[in-house]
Formats: sequence, C-alpha cells, structure tokens
Amino acid sequence: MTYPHLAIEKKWQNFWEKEGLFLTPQSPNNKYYVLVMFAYPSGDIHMGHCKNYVIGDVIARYKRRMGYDVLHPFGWDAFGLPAENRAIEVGIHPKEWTLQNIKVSDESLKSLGISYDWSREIITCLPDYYKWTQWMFLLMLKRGLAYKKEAYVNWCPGCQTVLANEQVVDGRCYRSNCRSPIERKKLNQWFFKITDYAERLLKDLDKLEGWPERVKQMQRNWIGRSEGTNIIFPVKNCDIQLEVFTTRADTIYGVTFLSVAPEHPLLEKLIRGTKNESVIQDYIKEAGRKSLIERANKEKDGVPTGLYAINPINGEEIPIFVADYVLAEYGSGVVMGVPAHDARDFQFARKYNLPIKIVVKPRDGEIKLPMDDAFIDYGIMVNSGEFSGLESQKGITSVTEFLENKERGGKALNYRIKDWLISRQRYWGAPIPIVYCDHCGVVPVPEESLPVILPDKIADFIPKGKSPLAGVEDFINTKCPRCNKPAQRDPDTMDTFVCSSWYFLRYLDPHNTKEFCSSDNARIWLPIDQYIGGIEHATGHLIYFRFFTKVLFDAGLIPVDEPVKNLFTQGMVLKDGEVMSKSKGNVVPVGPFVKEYGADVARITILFAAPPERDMEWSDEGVTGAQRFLERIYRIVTENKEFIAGKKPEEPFNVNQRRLFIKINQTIKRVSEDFEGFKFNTAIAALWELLNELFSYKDKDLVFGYGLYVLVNLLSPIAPHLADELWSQIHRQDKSLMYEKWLAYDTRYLSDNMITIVIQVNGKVRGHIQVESATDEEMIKSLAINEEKVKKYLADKEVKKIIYVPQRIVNIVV
Ligand code: ANZ
Ligand code: ZN
Repeated sequence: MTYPHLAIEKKWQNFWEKEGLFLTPQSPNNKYYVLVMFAYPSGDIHMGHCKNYVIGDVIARYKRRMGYDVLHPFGWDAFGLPAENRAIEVGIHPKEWTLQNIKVSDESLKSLGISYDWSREIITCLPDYYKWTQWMFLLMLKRGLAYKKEAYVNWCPGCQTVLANEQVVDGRCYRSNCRSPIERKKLNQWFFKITDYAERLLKDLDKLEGWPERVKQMQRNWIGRSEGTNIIFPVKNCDIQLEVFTTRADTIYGVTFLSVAPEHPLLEKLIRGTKNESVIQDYIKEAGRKSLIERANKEKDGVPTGLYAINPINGEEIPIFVADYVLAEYGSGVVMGVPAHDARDFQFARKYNLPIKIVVKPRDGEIKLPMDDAFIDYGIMVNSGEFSGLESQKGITSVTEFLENKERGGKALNYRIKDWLISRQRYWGAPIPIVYCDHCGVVPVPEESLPVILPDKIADFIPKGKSPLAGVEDFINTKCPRCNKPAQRDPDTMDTFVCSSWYFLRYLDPHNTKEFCSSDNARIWLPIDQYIGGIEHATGHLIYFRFFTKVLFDAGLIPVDEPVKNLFTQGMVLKDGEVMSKSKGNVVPVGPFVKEYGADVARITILFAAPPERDMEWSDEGVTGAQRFLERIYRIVTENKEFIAGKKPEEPFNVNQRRLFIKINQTIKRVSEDFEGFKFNTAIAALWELLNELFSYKDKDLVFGYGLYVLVNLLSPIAPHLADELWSQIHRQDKSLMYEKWLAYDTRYLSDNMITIVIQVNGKVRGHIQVESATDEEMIKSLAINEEKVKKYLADKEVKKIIYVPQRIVNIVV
C-alpha cells in the first residue's frame, strides 16, 4: 500500500505556512538559534546539499517541541566566481543566473518541508545586504584592522584572482572546479589583520566545549603558535644583519650555514655586486616560477652567495645560501642550518658538503660522527662552550637570555596564520568602499554613501589580471568624498568569505535599514546555539567568523566574543562511492525525487543511512527502506485509528502489555536522547523496532493504542508531513504536532531487565513467563496462574498453595 505523499505533503506545507508556524517569536523567553551554513546558489540544490538542511530541520523541530523559541533562518552566499564564470561561458548575467537559481532552490527546500522562517531570508549579492558588508570593511579600517600592502600573494591563474592562504589547499586553488597550482605574485592588496587576534582565536578555543575536538585541533594547527628565539647574525664585511627564527636556540653552536628565502626583502641589497649575483638572480627567478607546493616537494637545494655571517655566540663564520625551502612569510625568512639536529639541514649539508657538528647528545647515550641521520630530539648540550651540560629546554632559555643581554636576539613568538587577503580581481562581489584621490590619497567612502553599488552593465566579465570593474568608466570615475575632485574607485571586490563572516548576525534583524542588526536583537539571540555545516570550513569560514565576532565584540556592537556554542560537522553524501556533485554527474535532484517518492522519504533516506557525522552513500536500497518504513506506519495507523489513544495506560498489565509498555517508554527515551546527540540513524532504528513490536502485538488494547500514538508523535521531527497527517486523522481535524509538547517517558517502565520464570504445576514444568526483575512476588504469582498454557492444567482444580523460588520458579500445588 502506498500513501498519497504528494497531496499530503503539499497540504501540510500550506498549513504550516498559513499558521505561520516557523516564524520567529518576537520576544522569546527561551531562545534557541539553530543555523545551518548557508548555501551557494549554483543551479538547483540536490540531495548532497540537503543533509545539512535536513539535520538542521530535525533539530529545529525537536527544539520547538521541547518548548524553545526557535530561530531557524536560511539564506544565500550569492556572490562568487561560479556565477561569473557561467556568465563568461553562456552570456547570462551573474545576477540573473544567481537569482534564478535561488528561486528554484527555495522551492526545493520548501518542497522538503524544511522549517525555515522564510521572512528572514538573506541574499548577499543584493545591495541591502552588501551595504553592511561594506560597512564591516569600514569598521575594520576604523579599527586599524584593514590595510593595504604590497606583498607576495597567492595568484590563481585559473580564476585570475588572488586568494587568501585559507583558499590554497595543497598548493592549489580551493575551488573544486579549478584546482590550478597557485603562483606567487607581488601585488598591492587589501588585508584584514587577523593576526592581531591570533592569540585570542587560539586561547578561546578552550572555551568552546560544544565544538568537535577535531575542528579545534585543525584551528590550533592553522593558527600555528610557535615559541622560539630570534637571533641576529651580522653579515661579514657588510652592514646588513640577518635575523633568524628558531625553536632550538640550544643548537646554536651547531650552526654551519644560513639559508635565506628567495623573496627576502634584504636579499637584493645583500647580493648586489657579488661574484655570484647573476647565478643567484636566476635561482630567485626560478623559485618565483614554482608554486609553493612544488618547492616543498622537491629536493632541498640552494645557491651559495659567497657571503659569510657571524655566529653571535662564538664569532664563527658560516656561509650564507639562498634556498627556496625557506618560506619568506614565516618567522624572519632566514633559517639557521643545524645539520646534526634537523633532518632538512642534514640533507642540505650532505648535498653541499657542509660541516656537521654535534651539539646535543641523548640523555642516556652518545652519538658519533658520521651520522646516518639527524638527531632531532631534546637532550644534553655538548660542544657548546659554557652552556655544555645543560638540558635542551634549559639551554634554550639560557642561550636566549645570553643573546638578549648582548642585544643579539630575544624571545620570539610566531604564528603560522597570516593576515587575511580580502581583495579579489573579479566582478561578482561587494565593491571595496575605497576611493583613490590624487590629493587626499586613500579615502574611505563615508558610511552614509553606502552601498557602493556594483554596476550591472559591464562590457566584459573576463578578468585579465585585474578586476573587470577597472574598465567600467562610470563606476571607476567618481568624486573624492573629501575634496570633491575627480577620483577613482577601487576596482576590486571582496572575498565572499567576508560576506559569510557576519551573515549570522543579519538573520537577527534582516530588514533593519539603520544598522546591520539592532543591539537588542543581538542581545536576545546570540550566540548561535547550534551551528551545522561541513568540516571543510574548519580553517576558513569557521576562523573568519570567530574573528569578526571578536572585532564586533571589541567595538561594543554585540554581546558575545564567540559566535557559536555548539558545532556539528556533518559528513558528505556520496553516490556510487563519489561525492555527489554536478561536475561528477551523479546528483539526485530534489524536485523530481520529491515528486516521485516524497519529501519524508528523502528525509528518512538521508538520516537513516549512516551516523550524520560520517559520509553516507545514497542508494536505491536506502530509498526503498525509507518508503517501506513510512508505508508500514501509514498502514498500521490508518487501519487502527479507532484504537489509538493518547491516554497513558495504567496497571494492572498482563505480561505482554507490560512488555510493550516498557518498549514504548524505552523508545521515547532513546529517540529523545538520540536527537540530543545527533544520532538520527539510531533514533529511526528505535522507531522501526517499536513499529515491529506493534505489528506483532495481537491485542487492540490501550497499550497498543498508546504505542501508535507515541509512534506518530515521535515521527514528527523526521517525517513531519506524514506525522501531521496521521495526527490529524487520529483527531479527525487538522492539527499539527508542532503545537504538541515533546513526550515524556515513564521512568518506572524503562528496564529491559526481563527474567524468565519457570512455572510448575505440582512440580512439573508447564510453562514460562517473562517479567521485569523488579516485579513483586504477588504480581508474579498472579501472572503465573493466568498464563495460557498453565491455565489448562489448572482447569477447575483448586489451587492449594503457590510456592515461589525468587527470580526462578513458581510451583503451583493443586
Ligand atoms: C634551527 C633549528 C635547529 C631548527 C634544529 C629546528 C631544529 P616551527 O616549530 O614550525 O615554528 N624555520 C624557521 N623559519 C623558517 C622559514 N621561514 N622557512 C622554513 N623553515 C623555517 O618551526 C621552527 C623551525 O623551522 C625553526 O627552528 C627553523 O629551524 C625552521 F635542530 O632553527 B629551526
Ligand atoms: Zn581627495
């Protein structure tokens, strides 16, 4: 038997909308903000996207029924490259394409019955949103957190734009359709000073008890705090000093060379006029052509400069190399080479025949030359002058203090995280609200002139190393806000990760034209109670929006310095073993699927296949299973409507009633706990077990009726359409379970602790009963004489005595 899912689902979606069931309460008593990461509108959504939304919806519906005032909004991260690339390919305007996709996708989400407050939908590419993105830029500028500098940046030749470090994955562009190896280019670009917040971003991770340890660890690694020592090495016969950053100052007596990054700012000056100059220049050029990943993977090499540096600890002269394994952006861009105690330096020394000096020995042994490998552990300093005999850790402190006193160095703190490069040389983004004036220099657009509107009309979207906006005369040419003379706008647009760093605040007050969000609403709703999204954002978005939150907190604009209390990261949806994606051609589109099988089947398929944090395979068997599950529920409920009762049954129970009643209470408990713990697959399994019990239960009694009632009740967060339909059929009028409080279970009936009691008649075994171990003696005796098989033996005989052997035997003497 199939149920009319199309009619049912439409009916209930209309009902919910008419009742305004998912609108956010204006003044919540018991707020709960559940947010799913918003989406990029690339065509219609497919089942791969939906896992995130379905999980969020179960939580939102469950929390509403738990009595919370829920905010559950949705929106679109609507700027970005795909729209623009599409425009270049087929000539449709990015705005048209984007808004069209949003329209289609909104319908799909509605067809799945996701309980969003649609009145709060936001779309980041519309001026009423990006006005505030630009406002955020100005706030950063005001607070000294936005600046422009000439720097080596990550250039994606595929996307023809710079990228932030967080957007370079294994040396390639992060966009799955691009993945071009990143080139290095020196450009003048806008940065946000996220490094000012590195320490707080790191420390406050410890406050985030509701975040997965894995995400926190990824952020710790990305921030990459490293304590060490800066040491100054003067260059011989020259007024230049090279500073190195090391975490192993205890190895300073073992330095046998220095390596300088090819992009080091002092290098030009250093090598000018040296014998090797042209060879070094060639090496530098070659290094510049290689991506960082190539540089990291190739054999370590370098070129000697012919120059020498002086070791500040003992005056030794050591050769200086230029080597492309040294990163210009880390530490000071110069490394002291200690071949005996660093694996990389060891290889380098072998290759160029440089001396290897042992200066640290193991605590409980010796090492001798020649070494097969570097000894990289901590140990005891040797051959280190007055420091010999010190433990490494102690030695690091002593050497650092010594250098500090001689003004040749000191303690240093380094972070791997770099400032966030936010300008992009592309059209489809929020324009940077900056004007360049010959008289006044760099002038921010005044707040009251925001938004700087992105012009629709544009001759050519194809970027050629600079933003296409640079060619739009009416846009570029403007007046200086300060002196009113002709001036030029910044042609670049902002990284879309800027738009997504504050979107969660706009939902709190989406129609406010005076502020990005009123402080009242911020106070009421923050922080996000539950955030749900993909792990791929661990070191991008999830750091950026923490950074924004702290800046807004410091500016006194919001009351929290962390945006999210609890974070859940869901696994992906695979089809035929591969991530579901349009480019792989293995997507299951939402619209047609919902028509054929129904939204509730889609939801159950997604939730039942695997624990939600793990990847799941979308399979036909999964769909069939979900269908069967819902159809059986439909059947048993519609066929037994007249027996269904919300009244909790009461003692006395016979054995079967007791068993079923325990099962029912256990199911309420399990499903509640599973929802709290994001174990939707086991919640469904629990409902399935209850369903089976109900099918095999023979009596149409009160307990059976209550079981059906509970089944429908618990079904509502995961299959809300069918649940509301059955609920209404039970009550013979349209009602939604969303108005009903979540069920409580009876704690007295939870134990599965059933024991088997043997029943004897005159010492002969005649039957068994199963009872809960805590059942009292009188109850057991009465159950025993009423057991079906035993009854036959008793027939009309007189019971003389009942002997009870606790927990084991009832002997009925007749
Ligand atoms: C000498 C030394 C001796 C080092 C030794 C290690 C072991 P973390 O922990 O990641 O901060 N280093 C410093 N700046 C670098 C750069 N710009 N590019 C590449 N490598 C750089 O690593 C710090 C260590 O990484 C530093 O300590 C330095 O090598 C290297 F037995 O200095 B060490
Ligand atoms: Zn001016």
